[in-house]
Amino acid sequence: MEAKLERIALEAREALLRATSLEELEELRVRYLGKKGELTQILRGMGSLAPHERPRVGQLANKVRQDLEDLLKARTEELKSRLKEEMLEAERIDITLPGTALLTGRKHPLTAVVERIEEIFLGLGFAIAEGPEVELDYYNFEALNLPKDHPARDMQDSFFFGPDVLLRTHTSPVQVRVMERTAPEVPVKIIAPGKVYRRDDDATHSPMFHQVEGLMVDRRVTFGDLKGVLEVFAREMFGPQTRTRFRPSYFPFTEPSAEVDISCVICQGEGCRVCGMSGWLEILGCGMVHPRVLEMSGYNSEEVTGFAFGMGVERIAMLKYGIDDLRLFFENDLRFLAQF
Ligand code: 2NL
Repeated sequence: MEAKLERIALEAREALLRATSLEELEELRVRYLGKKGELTQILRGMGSLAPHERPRVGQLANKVRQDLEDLLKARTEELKSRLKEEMLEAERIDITLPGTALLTGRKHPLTAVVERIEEIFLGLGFAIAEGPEVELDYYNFEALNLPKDHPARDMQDSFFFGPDVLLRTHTSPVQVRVMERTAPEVPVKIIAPGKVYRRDDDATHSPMFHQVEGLMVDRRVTFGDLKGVLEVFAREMFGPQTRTRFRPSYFPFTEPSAEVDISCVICQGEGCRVCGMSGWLEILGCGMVHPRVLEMSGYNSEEVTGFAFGMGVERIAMLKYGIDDLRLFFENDLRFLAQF
C-alpha cells in the first residue's frame, strides 16, 4: 500500500508539473484529491491493514495529500499569473508607433465644377432651379418646340418609361416649369444644374451626364445681354485672358441660335492638338428663346424676350482640368479623383 501511495504521489506530481492550463489542473485535482479520487480510495482501504501499520500508512497518505495540495496551489498561482500577463501583453498599446492616417474625402471634380458654375451665375443675379429627372414628354420636348419627328424624340435615343414619361434628356424642362408657374410675371433669371440621360455609351458619351442650362426672361432682353453674361462666365471659369467667339447655329427652342467658343485653354489661340489647330474650343450652345416657347409657357412674346444657354458639365471640366477621357469621371478610381 505504501508503494502504491508513492507511485500515485509521483504520477500526480509529474502531471501537476506538466499541466499548462487551469482546466487541466482542475481535472487533476478531481482525479487525485477529489471525493472519488485515487488518494481518497486508498485511505478508505486502510481498514484492511494490520492495526500497527495504520499510523505509518496514514501519516504517509496525509503527507502525500498535503504535498499534492501545496503543489496544486503553487501551480494554480503560477498559471493564473502567467495568464494575466498574457492578457496584459495582448492589450498593450505602443504609444511610440506612428498613427494610422485617415483617408480624407473630397469633392468629385464634377461636383466642384457644378458648384463653381453656380457661384459665377449667383454672382450675376441668377437663382438655382431644380426639377424632376423623370419627366413628361410635354416638358422635355413638346414645350421646347421640338417637332414630333425630331431625332431626339426617338425611343432609341432616350430612356422612356412609357409613351409620355422619360428620363429628362436636358435640364430645359426645369426652366419650362419655372416659366409656366411664373408667367406672366417677369423677370425669370435662373440656372438649372443637374443630371440628364441619353442612350449613348462610348469614349465621349455617358448614358448619364451633367448639364447646366440658364434662362433669362424679361422685357427687352437682348442678344447683347446674352453675350455679356456668357463672356463674364467664360472669363470667370477659364481665366481673365479668355476670349469668346459666337458662331451661328440652330436649336429648335432658340432663334437666333449660336455656339460659343473660347480661346484654347492650352495654346491661348495659337493652335494645338487639343483645339485641332483652330485656336478655339466649343463650350456651350445658346440663343434667344423662340417666341413659340415663350407663348407655350404663358408669356406674351410681343412683351417679353429671353435668352437661354446650355452646357455640358463634363466637357467644361475636361477643358478646365485637361482631362482627355470622359469615362474617368465615372470609374471612381481614387488615383484619378485624388488629383482635384
Ligand atoms: C447645348 C445647347 C441649349 C437651351 C439650351 C433652352 C431652354 C429653354 C428655352 C430655350 Cl427653357 N432654350 N435651352 C438653349 C440653347 C442651347 O443647349 O449644346 N447644350 C449642351
